[in-house]
This record gives sequence, C-alpha cells and structure tokens, in this order.
Amino acid sequence: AEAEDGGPQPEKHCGHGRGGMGEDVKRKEDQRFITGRGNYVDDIKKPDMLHCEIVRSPHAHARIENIDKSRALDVDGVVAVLTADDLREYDLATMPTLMADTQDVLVNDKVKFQSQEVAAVIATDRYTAKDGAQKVVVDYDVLEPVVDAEASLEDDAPLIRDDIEDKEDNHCLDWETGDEEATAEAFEEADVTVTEDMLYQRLHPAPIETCGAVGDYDPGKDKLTVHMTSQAPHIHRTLFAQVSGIPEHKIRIVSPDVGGGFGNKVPIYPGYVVAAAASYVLEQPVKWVEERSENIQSTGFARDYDMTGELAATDDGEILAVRTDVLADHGAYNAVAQPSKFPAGFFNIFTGSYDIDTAYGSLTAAYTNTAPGGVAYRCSFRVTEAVYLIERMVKVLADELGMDPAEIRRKNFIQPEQFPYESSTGWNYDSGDYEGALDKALEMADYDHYREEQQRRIDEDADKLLGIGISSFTEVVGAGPGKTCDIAGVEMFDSAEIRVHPTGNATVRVGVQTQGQGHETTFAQIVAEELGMDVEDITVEHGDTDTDPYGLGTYGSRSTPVAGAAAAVASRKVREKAKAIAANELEAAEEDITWDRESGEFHVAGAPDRSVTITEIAAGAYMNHPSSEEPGLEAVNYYDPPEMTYPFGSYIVIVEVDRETGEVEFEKFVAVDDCGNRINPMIIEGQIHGGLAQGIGTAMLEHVTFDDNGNVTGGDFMNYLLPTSMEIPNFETGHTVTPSPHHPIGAKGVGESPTVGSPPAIVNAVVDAMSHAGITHVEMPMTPDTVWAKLDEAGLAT
Ligand code: MCN
Ligand code: CUN
Repeated sequence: AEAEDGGPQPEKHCGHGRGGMGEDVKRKEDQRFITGRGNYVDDIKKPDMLHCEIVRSPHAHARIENIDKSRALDVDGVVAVLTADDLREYDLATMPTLMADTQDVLVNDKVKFQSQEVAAVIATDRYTAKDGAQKVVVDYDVLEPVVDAEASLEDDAPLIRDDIEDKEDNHCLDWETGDEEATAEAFEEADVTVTEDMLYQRLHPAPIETCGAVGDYDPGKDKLTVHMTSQAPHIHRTLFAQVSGIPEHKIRIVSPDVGGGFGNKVPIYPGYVVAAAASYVLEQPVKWVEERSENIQSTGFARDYDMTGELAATDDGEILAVRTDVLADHGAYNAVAQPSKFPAGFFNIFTGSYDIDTAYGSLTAAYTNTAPGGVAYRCSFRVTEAVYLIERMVKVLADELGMDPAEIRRKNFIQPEQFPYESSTGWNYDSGDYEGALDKALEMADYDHYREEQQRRIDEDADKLLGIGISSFTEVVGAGPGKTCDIAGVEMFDSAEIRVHPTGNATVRVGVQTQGQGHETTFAQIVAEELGMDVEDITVEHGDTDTDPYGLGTYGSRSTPVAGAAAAVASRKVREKAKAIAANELEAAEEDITWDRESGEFHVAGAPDRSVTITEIAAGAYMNHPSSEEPGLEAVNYYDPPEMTYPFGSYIVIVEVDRETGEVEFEKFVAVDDCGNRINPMIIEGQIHGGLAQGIGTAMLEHVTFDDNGNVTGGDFMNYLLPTSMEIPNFETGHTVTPSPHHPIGAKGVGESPTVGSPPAIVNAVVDAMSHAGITHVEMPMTPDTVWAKLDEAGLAT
C-alpha cells in the first residue's frame, strides 16, 4: 500500500513508462561524454589565462633554509613565483583541514612529506611554468623521516609537528567506543575466542581526472570565481570565505564535469588555494592541474588502518562480543574528510550485520612523514575498514569452530523483526533482511556444489585449490542528521529546487555534485515519478554555488539518501500546489482533486475523464493562475534526514589458487545488493560493477608504499597497480529490496557498497582455499608472492 503523498513504494511501481522510479533510463549525461563534449576543469580556457606549476619537495622531512626565485623569474614567460612568505601577506600561508588541523598551503618552515607544496610558479603557459619550476632553487636541511605509524610513536622518533605548540611526540589522537569492561568480561566467560592482526593498507582513490582549479578573479565585479574539481562546492565556498576573508557572496565555486572523485575531491588542496590567490593578486585567470604522480603522492589517501580483531563466542558459534584495537596512520596533518564529531569515521559500525551484545573499539592515530588524508575512496567514512574487520573475523571464528561460514552468519544475523535495531555501539539500523540476501547469493553461487568441488580437490591433491569467500556486509550511508553530522560546523542536510516552466518542462537543481554516478538522470527520474512528468522534460543542474541551493555535496553515498529525499519532498510540494491549479482548471473544489501515480494526471474524484496533466497545470500556473495562489510553479526543500540508511548485501567469491605460482583466479563472483527501492537498476548495476572492480584492486593489487627515506615507492601507475579488464571477472549481480522506512521514496544509498563489501569476500575466499591447512589470514594486496608464501607456510606449495 502506498500513502497518498507517495511514501515508500513497492518495487512494482515501475516508472509508468515515463522514466520514473525503477526504469533503466539511459544516462542523459552520456550523450555529451561519449561525443567528447564534456567540460572538465582542464577544458576551461579563459582569455589571458596563466598557468601554475607547483614546486614540490623531493624530501619527506626537511627544513627549508632558503628559496631562490631569481633564476625562475628570468625564464621568459614566468610571471610570478610564490612562496609561503608571499601568501602570508594575504593571511593565506596556512589553511584549516576538514578536521581543524592547520596545513601549510606552501611550506612555511619545514617539509613534512615527500612532494609537499613548496613554491608555485605562474607563467603564460604550462610548459613555461614547468621550466620555471625547475629553476626554483630550494636549500633543504634534510631531517630524518618516519613513514611508519608504529615507529613514529616510539620515544626516539623524529618530531614531525613542531609547529604545534608544546607538541613532543607524533601522537595525533585517541578514540574509543563501546563498553570496555563488559566486553572484557564477555571475553573471559566465552567458550572460544579468536584474534587476528590485519592491515588495511594505504590506498589511493585514483580518479581518471586528477585535481585542478581555475581561479578567475573579476576586479570589475569584485568577484572570485573558482572552477574546481570539487565533490562539495558549497562547503568549499564557505571554507574559502572563512579562510580568505572574501565575503561568501563574492565567491562562486563551479564544479563542472568531474572525471571521477571516489572521495579524492572532498578535501581542499593547496593547489586550489594557490590558483585562487594568484588570480586574485594578478587579476588574471590562473589554472592549476595536477599530474598523475602529484595526485597519487600528495592528495588524500585512503585506509592505512592497522587492526587487531577479536571475537568471543560460544561453542556452537553464537558471537558474544567483538573487540578491536587500531593503529591509524594520518600522515603529516590530521586532514581526514569526515563529519567532525567522528574522528574514526563511522568505524564504530564494526558489529556489522550481527546481533552482538557487547563491543569495544579503541584507536590511536599517529602523524608520519607521509601525505595527509585517511578517509577517501568509496569508504562510507571508514565503513570499509569496519566491514573488513568483522567479515574477516567471522571467517576466522568459523574456521576455529569448524563451522560453515554461511551457517555461522545465519546464526548471528540481526533478524528482520528486530528493526529498527540499535547496535551495541549506538547505531540505529533502519531496516534489513540479511538472511534473505545471503540465501539468494548462496543459490546464485551454487554454493553446495562448490563446497563439494573444494573437498574433491583437497582429496585428490589437485594443483589448484578452490576457495569460497563470503561477506554479508551492512553499510551506513546518508549523513546527516545535521545534529550529529557536520562538516566544519555546517550541518549535513541537502537540498533540491524544482522550477516547472510555463511550457511544461522543468529545471531541477540539487546541492550534491555528480562525479560519474549519473545524477542528471536519476534525480530527473525521482521528479518524473513524483510529478507524473516525462524524464526527458527534466534537466538536472548542480555544481554551481551561484545558482544551486546550498548542499553538503556528494560523498558517503549520501546523494540519494539526502538530496534524493529533498527532490522527492520538493516534488510533492509542487504537486500540492498543482492540485490547487488543477481545481481551478477543472472548476472543482481542491479537496476533490486526486493525483493518479499511474497516469501522472490530476482528476476530479469519481470522474477520471475530468483530468489535467502536469503540462496543462504548468500552463495554468503562469497563464491562468487561481487568485488563491501565487503565480508560478516551483518549490525548494532542504532535507535533514531523521536517520541514516543501511543498505546491505551478500557477496560470494569463488577463487582458484595455483599451488605452484600463488596466482589467484576468479571462478565466480556473485554480488547481491539491497539498496531499498531502486531508482535506476542499470545505473545501480554500473555502480556495483565499478565498485567491485575497485574492491578487486584493493584486495589484489593496490598499495601506496614508502621506502625508509620517505620516498613514495607506490606513487605512479607503474607501481600503484589498478585492475584492468584483464583482472576483472564476470560479475553476477542480484538484488533484494528492503525499503528504508524513513526515506520518502524508500531508497538507500549504494555507491560505496561494492567497494566496502567485496575485499573481505575476496580475502576470505583465498584464505578458505588454505584454511584446511591452518591458514587464518592473508594480507592485502594478495599478490602471487604473498599468496605463495602462505601456501609454503601451510605446506601446500608445489
Ligand atoms: N541509485 C539508485 N537507486 C538507489 C540508490 C542509488 O538508482 N536506491 C543511484 C543514484 O541515483 C545515483 C547512483 O545510484 O545515480 C549512486 O547513488 P548514491 O548511492 O546515492 O551515491 P552518491 O550519488 O552520493 O555517490 C557517491 C558515491 C561515493 S561516496 C563514491 S566515493 C563514488 C561512488 O559514489 N564515487 C564515484 N560511485 C562513483 N561512481 C563514479 N562513476 N565515479 C565516482 O567518482
Ligand atoms: Cu569515502 S569516498 Mo566517497 O565518500 O566520496
């Protein structure tokens, strides 16, 4: 049943042929992308535009003794060379990070990580800027670096943050959650306990488009426009205003087409500030665009959580308690991008999909001589790490007890009737049916058959072992509510504005910003569904702070849960007004007008033939508006979600492990997701495919590494390996639908689920191939030599 004002709809309400909810509408934006008509930051060209190249430190830890600009300034075409001293005049030598730390825009005194920004050369073209950058002479007094979190916390470690008053060590922060005492008790009383150390290695989001900006100050209007690769233009504008002192209404941030974000474009980077400041000072547009290695080496990294997991359970597999201790590497500044009250992100959802009475987590974060960052990369604010921890530990426990990993999950799942469910770490799960998703995945994977096949290979001493890995993850996405979640003090709501034009089409503007997720299509589908319009008649705009309503941006899979809700509520406001206009057009009383979702028409109750379409109503709103109403047909909604949404899924990965080479091949890869009511199944499937590929990269290939001198050894695509079509198997996707009870259209987010859920399934599969020989864990990335070493340890290598 469906409420008159919409309410969660069952899945069969499918688009009505107008491109509404549930239809595989082809992505509107693809027309311009596949014909080369996209407009990315680097496509922007302005008259008299200058180019900026950043001089970066070759050392990870060094005091700057002198910077000689003179030879660079001699280069024909170099217009200016900026250092921290120049920026200080404008109070821009430092900038706040999203966690209220203070980061140098250009190094003030001491370099704290390799490739940190030291100076900026502005020139008439990019090549000249680069020539100039090579002629900036910097004298460094090289200091001993520390690039390992554990080593950085030792007493004799070199002090990194001597810019912080009274700071004597590299300790960044402590955090804890849950009940330490009760958890300790549960561990003492349990029949069985298991423990495992695991590193969630440092990763890089690696969007195809690197970061960049075009600062464009207009002295005539006294207005600073910054075109930049931003996942959150509005909050970036507010921070720009706060830092620069330029009034917010004199700043316009435009985030044009964005070539992938994956979290990389949430923080503010020195390059943005330099391009904007240089343009302001020189009164000419200034472009800065990173190269690939600059992007990998200096912008926000992901993960780097060194975790110990522990589970306490009964003999028959009931999980009684979970405990974890984490050492987190935060790099040289505390610049993680997450709601300010959550120093460890949403990591405290580490009880996962299971009804566990007691839990305790503790974390220590350290500064190291590495680039700052620590949250980005399809992570749902560290849910990646939490899911990895619990899903790995459940497998470890199953092996310890000799239980089937599917069975032990089933035994511990939170049951459908327990929702809304409050976890022992204080999270309010809105809805879920974990067993339903697991059952479907088991069936799709032909689980029993592969278990038999696995045993057969063991019995026959086969060359290739079979491993079956499961992950039954729960996500939490869609921050706010504003009272608990904020970015730099601004509450995490979101917004949508709808303007229906006289000829019956509409412009929708939203406070979130697509980076490839297809918002121009799916937001139009929401409005099409709620107003009975055709999806083709709706244009979605975003990414311009001058025209779009204020919103907190796209990350944490929050666009659908928050801005999607705003779009639905704004549509319903338009629909309410449309009823008054319909009454006028049909010469009936307003209370007699009903809206029919199926036909999208408004009609007089009991007289379906007396009806008007939204197009006719739009005309009425401007050409024949009722005296009781203002002319026009538009609405805006700022939506503060009552709660987050909890999508979930079950992934089953079947691998073959070659006993001779340690190579892992995917035999089957099944992903069942539940993101509540689905707006566009085809786009969801695209999100899942992309995210699973990134999960494979995480599990098998990706790692940002450093040598002892602090050099980034995994800082380019020769050494930081991304999965290609060669490494990606055929994915078999499935879904279940458990609508969010509090979301206006029952939808949950999905953008990060596959990357959050898949790494533990893949590692569990590889471990499963060797668990009969006592192997309990394999560290990521599971390169052939890592796997072979484990085979060797277990006596399985041939
Ligand atoms: N969707 C849907 N029905 C649902 C849920 C979602 O049709 N029930 C659709 C949405 O309408 C949207 C897409 O799926 O078009 C993703 O929606 P959502 O889960 O709300 O996530 P966001 O739009 O907020 O995207 C953010 C998420 C994050 S945080 C990262 S990181 C990531 C990801 O999306 N970065 C991406 N997917 C990406 N995909 C691409 N191509 N590029 C990125 O940079
Ligand atoms: Cu964590 S990466 Mo996405 O939230 O932009």
